[in-house]
Amino acid sequence: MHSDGNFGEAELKGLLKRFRLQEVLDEDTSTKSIWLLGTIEENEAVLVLERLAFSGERIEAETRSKGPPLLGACDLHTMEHNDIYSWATGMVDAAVLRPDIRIALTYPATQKHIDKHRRLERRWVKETPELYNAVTKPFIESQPAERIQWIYNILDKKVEAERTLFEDPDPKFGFIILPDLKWDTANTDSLYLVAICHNHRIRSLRDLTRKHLPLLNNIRNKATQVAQSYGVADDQLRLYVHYQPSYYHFHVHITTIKLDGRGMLAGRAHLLDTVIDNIANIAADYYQMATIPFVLGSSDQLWSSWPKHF
Ligand code: M7G
Repeated sequence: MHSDGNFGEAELKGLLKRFRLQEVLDEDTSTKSIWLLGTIEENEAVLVLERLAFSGERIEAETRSKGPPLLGACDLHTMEHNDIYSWATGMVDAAVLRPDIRIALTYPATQKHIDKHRRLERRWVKETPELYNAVTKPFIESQPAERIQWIYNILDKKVEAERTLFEDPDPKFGFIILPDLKWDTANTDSLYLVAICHNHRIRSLRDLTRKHLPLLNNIRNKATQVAQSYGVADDQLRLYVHYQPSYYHFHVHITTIKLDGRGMLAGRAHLLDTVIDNIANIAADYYQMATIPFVLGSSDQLWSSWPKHF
């Protein structure tokens, strides 16, 4: 609609003034964002408001040009004090921190845009061994092979062959380590590798037993060596397995501890060291016996198979 290149500040301001709120689609306190559904005249519109991060550079520049005090003109609303600690909410002199918000408007918005931003229903479930066998296992077995075709392509060296960083070709206990799709391979501060096992029969954490310890220990050791070649030391690495994963073919995530994100959330990420310890020192069939809690979202395919009384 606005691809003519003439859409400017006045047009955007005009649309924002006419935006009539219908529904809060979602909120995220960690990214300090809110997704709003509204109308502008007869069409629907999605408005995203996001608080911007502070800029050290900007604060330094303001301080250099105007001199201290940094927050001299701020207006405090609530104020608490305890010993050497004070905290408050308030409005800061806009000149120091401006601009402080990012606005994204999709107008006119289609149903697809609206659904994409609508808050998902999420629930904790506790997957007992019985639930795994009755619900999750049949679900995994019903997954079409095409879902993990990209994995077979990597293992068969049909794609990304030149990106292989390490391979142990043993069909039972071997694996390939390569950069994850999410890593640009340039910045080691965001190092993200993935180890994919050759054995097609290990679909998830639930299939691991004591006989897989050589595989798990080998992945641990080789991941450390590969990461070291990028200058990332053993004690700066996070090795973990997702349960539930998106792809049911066993693989291990290898990242630097400088990376934070949703993939590392409690309830989904299981540290490889703990997995090894549970199998080696607690029980050979630990992952067949354990009740594993995780969060199911209404957009997850497993959601519709899960018993509704959970
Ligand atoms: P997961 O735990 O199954 O699910 O991890 P997640 O994607 O929800 O974390 C699969 C991992 O494989 C993710 O880290 C993906 O970024 C990565 N990945 C996915 N694909 C399709 C590819 C690919 O084609 N190549 C590479 N190198 N990595 C991929």
